[in-house]
Amino acid sequence: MVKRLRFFQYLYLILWNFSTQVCCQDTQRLWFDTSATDWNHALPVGNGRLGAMIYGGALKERIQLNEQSVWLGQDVDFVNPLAKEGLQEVRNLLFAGKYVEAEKLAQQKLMCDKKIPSTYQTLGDLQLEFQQTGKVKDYCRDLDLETAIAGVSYKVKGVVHKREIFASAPDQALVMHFTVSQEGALNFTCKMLRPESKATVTIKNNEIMLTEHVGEGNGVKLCAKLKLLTDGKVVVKESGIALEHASTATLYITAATNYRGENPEEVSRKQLEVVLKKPYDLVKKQHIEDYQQYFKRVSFGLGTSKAIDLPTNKRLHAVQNGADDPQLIALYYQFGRYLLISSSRPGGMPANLQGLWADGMWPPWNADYHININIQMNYWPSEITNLSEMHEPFLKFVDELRPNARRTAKEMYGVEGAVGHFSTDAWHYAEPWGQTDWAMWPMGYAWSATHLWEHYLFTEDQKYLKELAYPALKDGAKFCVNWLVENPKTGRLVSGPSISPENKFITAQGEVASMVMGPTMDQMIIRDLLSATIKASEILQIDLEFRTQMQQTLAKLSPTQIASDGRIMEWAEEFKEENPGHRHISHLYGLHPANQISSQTPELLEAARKTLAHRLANGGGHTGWSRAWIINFFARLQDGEAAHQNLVALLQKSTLDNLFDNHPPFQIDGNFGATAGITEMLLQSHAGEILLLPALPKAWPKGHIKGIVARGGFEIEMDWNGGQLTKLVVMSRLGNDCILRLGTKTISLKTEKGKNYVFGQALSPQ
Ligand code: FUC
Repeated sequence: MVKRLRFFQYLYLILWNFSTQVCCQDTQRLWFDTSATDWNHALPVGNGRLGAMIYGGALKERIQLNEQSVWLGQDVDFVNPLAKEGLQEVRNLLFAGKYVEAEKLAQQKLMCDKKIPSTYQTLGDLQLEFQQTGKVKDYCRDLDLETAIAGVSYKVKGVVHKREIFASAPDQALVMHFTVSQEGALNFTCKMLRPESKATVTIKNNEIMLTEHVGEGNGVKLCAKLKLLTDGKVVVKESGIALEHASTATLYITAATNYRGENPEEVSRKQLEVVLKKPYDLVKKQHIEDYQQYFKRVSFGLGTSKAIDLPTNKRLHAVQNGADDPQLIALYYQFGRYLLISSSRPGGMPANLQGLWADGMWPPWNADYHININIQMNYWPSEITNLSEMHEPFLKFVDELRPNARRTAKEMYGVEGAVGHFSTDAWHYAEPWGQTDWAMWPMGYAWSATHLWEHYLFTEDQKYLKELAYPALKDGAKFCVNWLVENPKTGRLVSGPSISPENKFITAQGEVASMVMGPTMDQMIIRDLLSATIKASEILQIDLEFRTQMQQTLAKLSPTQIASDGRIMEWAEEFKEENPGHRHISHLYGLHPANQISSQTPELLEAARKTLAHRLANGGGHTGWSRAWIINFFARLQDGEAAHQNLVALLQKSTLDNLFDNHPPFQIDGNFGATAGITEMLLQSHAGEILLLPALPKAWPKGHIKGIVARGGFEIEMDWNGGQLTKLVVMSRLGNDCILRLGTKTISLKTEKGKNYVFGQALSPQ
């Protein structure tokens, strides 16, 4: 009997060892052979609302916690009362070419004073200290994208220690599970704290509770609860809980705020009660099932590479030193999808500048919602990578912006409709504050509203169009129609005062200025929004009068112009840029994300190519998100080589060891923008046709992708070999007709809802 027991113990140990070793080799896994010493190397988990950054220290573990509504600030109205009179004066000065004067006046009369500070903040820290002596061996820290579970494993004196950490959406809890291969060898102390704050921590039994009214009242009330379940002994200490002689333990953390008017203590208590009733294995199983229903919709492979045996940071460093590793690109792609599923879930708030993960009390740019590209970029991959539901928090957020956006339009500019400027926050402000050269940009709401139309193009959900999308589109369109003024020189309608985010130009007098009438990007966004709203009103068969007004406005809108050097003009005049390599390439909005510059407009397409070349020749793409946008531009230009070069440059210059995008500092938009860009290299559907492999680079001769989505509701699967399409499956979700294009070959396809259409080599029917 004893012998048999020994045998099983032995077998158990072998299996443990085996599983620690294989943990590290997988195509869908980020893994490291050291713990993180820096926040930017820690690994993120999240359920859309609750997030954690895992350092994975063997002796001291820091898990930095987030809850998406932990915000300082409040809903305030801070419109500048001088704005209405200032508007006309500033316009007059701009039309008279007095740019610098106009800017000074706008600074005084149009900029609003945002007195109440606001920022997203950390929820706090979970800190663990392990009582174990001896050398740490076979260390592995990983994040499995297939299961959304982070792991830490190592051996000390022959004892294998393992941790599993995940954020469960079904149970709305962060879960940490600890096991050791030797009975009673698990000993640690744990505490929860909120550094640099006045949070109160109370400990009762084996439960810790942390509460605070953020910003001493100027922010949300928060509550986080932690409960430890174990087979060992629990000793409550003054600052935390000590666990002794355990073989297994599970920590559950729940947290909530009063952001949506709920009682945070009650919510987190109830959530904790529910999750504690379930066995750990069930919590884990349901977490995996829930996550995989989204993640598994897309598979992507670019072949294997030897580098798979290397830890992820070393693979990245190898690419930074010139190695080719397409499989790392596939991993990076899926990491983008993982991050979206983990930071943006239906019913929640949208992914902010850092998604969900931000440390400290004042993260960069307050980890807010920048609506002059950053939040839009966050959502570029949502529809095309089959994560349509994850788009919802942003779409609903636009709807929530409407009351403040309408009030701002009325009080500031005296017009109907909704306006937003360069940024907003959890409290939905719509006023511009700060300096005119980055803040005086009234297109933030309009651009955001186009996302509601995009969602419709993929889903054709009529109820959604009527109830959520159209009212939001109409509010934006109304503002545009009322905001535009006639340029006295051309008789065309222009937007302004405004800027081309956030670039500056040199005036004829040699001065530096940024504000104009009719910057190209504004005109493009307005064209986009009005066209979408017109189509939506046609589908819904409503608002004929307003539709006519929008059509008349569109017809008079100042067009996109090409400069004498062949580039797209960024402003209404041919100014020299102050920074010709500027990170914003706003005047190519029409190329991506919009569809105003395509093969149907060859002259503009050529001008866009020149514009991009010029920006890059002058140092463009130096922030992660800017580089990610460039990948999308080149994909739309069907230049696979340039798209690939910029993707590699993103990994080489703007990617942190944990594969987070680096502005610097960490900003998540580049991750999302790149995932969108890779999809655009393989599939496009913005200009009425489904383009197959439009920008396939030579570096990916063989590959497979399944589950990406085209407008009109088509799920696409493709295999290619030798750079040639070998198999295509089109799954029709809605029964629409479509045109498939592969190079110069096109096929018109009539489809039935729910049916698959299979093609072979070079689109041959199967
Ligand atoms: C935009 C960019 C900056 C930065 C900030 C959060 O305004 O110009 O580079 O990404 O947002």
